[in-house]
Amino acid sequence: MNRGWTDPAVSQTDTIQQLVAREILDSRGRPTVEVEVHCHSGAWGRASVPSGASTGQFEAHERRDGDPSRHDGLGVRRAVDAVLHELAPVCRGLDPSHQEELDDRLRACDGTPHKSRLGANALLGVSLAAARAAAAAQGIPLVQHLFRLWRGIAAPESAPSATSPDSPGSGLRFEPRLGRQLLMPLPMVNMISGGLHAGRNLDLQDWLILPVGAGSYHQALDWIVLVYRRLGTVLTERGLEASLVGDEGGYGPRVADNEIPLKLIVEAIERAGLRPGDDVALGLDVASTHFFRDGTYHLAAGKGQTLSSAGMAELLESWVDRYPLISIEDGCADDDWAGWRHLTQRLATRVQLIGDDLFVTNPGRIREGIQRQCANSVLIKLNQIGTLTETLQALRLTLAAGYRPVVSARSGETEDDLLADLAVATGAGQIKIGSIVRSERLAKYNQLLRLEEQLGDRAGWLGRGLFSAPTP
Ligand code: 2PG
Ligand code: MG
Repeated sequence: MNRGWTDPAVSQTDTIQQLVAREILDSRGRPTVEVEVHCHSGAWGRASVPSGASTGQFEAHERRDGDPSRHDGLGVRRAVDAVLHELAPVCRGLDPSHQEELDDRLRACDGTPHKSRLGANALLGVSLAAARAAAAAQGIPLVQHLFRLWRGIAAPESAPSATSPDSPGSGLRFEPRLGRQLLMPLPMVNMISGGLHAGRNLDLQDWLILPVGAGSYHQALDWIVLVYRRLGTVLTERGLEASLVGDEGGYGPRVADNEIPLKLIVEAIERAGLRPGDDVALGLDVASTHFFRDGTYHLAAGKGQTLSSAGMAELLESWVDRYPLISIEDGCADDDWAGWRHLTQRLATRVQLIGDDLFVTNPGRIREGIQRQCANSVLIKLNQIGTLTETLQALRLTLAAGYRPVVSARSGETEDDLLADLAVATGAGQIKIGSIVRSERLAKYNQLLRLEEQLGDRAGWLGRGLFSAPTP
């Protein structure tokens, strides 16, 4: 790759001639949409669409056939038809590099707030394949094209400022380089899975590690693999199941309560010869919406616990006190705004509090959360909102408020690796792909290795800088 990146003039590059779409299978063996965008010049791009298991109620709609005679109703032939018969006509003749215009047309064609008529899976397949086709038409790497699109996304007119003293993120220093340059993302990696991703043995969904002390992306990856292997040994020695893995490749051990995985992972970090906290810190995706009923959090593991929102915050704080835990996702449920506010007041100066089900990558909900001073970080998932442009807008809004974005895959993935280019191009700083095994995950980790090599000094690495000590 040309390190100097000659930026071809943004002019008419090519026009879309034809769309191809098909039903393929994702990493859980469930149908998903794949789209090809073909241009008149012969340039083309292909993309496939991920799918969640712990989907938030406010996400864009994923269209499934509902025909019980095929894939238990999970087929996506109707979404494929929507691409071929409704979206293709509105895309034809359009320059694929005009992403905003293309995505506007896709949304207008669907015509519903949550993309429920044609399906966000249909729209996203087209949106992402068009980005790939545009890169091909210009003869530039995808990461370069995405970087250009990212720079073209305007900052929102009003958002609480990053430096505002009452910003919930103000206790954790906001890294000013986020979103401003190409960055290799710090991976947040699943080690142990529970919840909807691993047979509900445990209540929480992900116990993760963040290799904050690594000096580069490739060193971070080396450490992650080592900790994962050592964790396998720790589990085997304790007679815990170390061969079954969850949907994202994390171990799914049968342990007695939700705290034990924290201890096991700390031990694995030490066995890897690394320092818990300094080299490798811990993260959680509590995914608490899935055990929140009637205003109460129902934890089933161990002796079982029924907690109020305040009780939930207390439990999480006790873990922050005792473990090198620096990131907590969905510590409260997606409609528990009061709980979120309390959790934020209590912990936002100490840890990253990520909203996933809470925000669903939706600029409207992110704005509401910022105004209500909930969380200090936003999980960014393409298929929660359904087009590339809206995803980039959600990212802009996140950064403009001084919140940190974490670009994320879904539990159902394909071998598509666009997410890696997206994370680097937007300078999001962090990425969450799942665990370090299974090729739908490795497709992205390995693409990041290539990007690191190809981009060299052009792509920065923040590592621990993302989580520096609270400012006094
Ligand atoms: C999450 C994601 C990815 P899912 O909750 O953060 O781990 O899971 O894709 O099932 O929503
Ligand atoms: Mg989540």
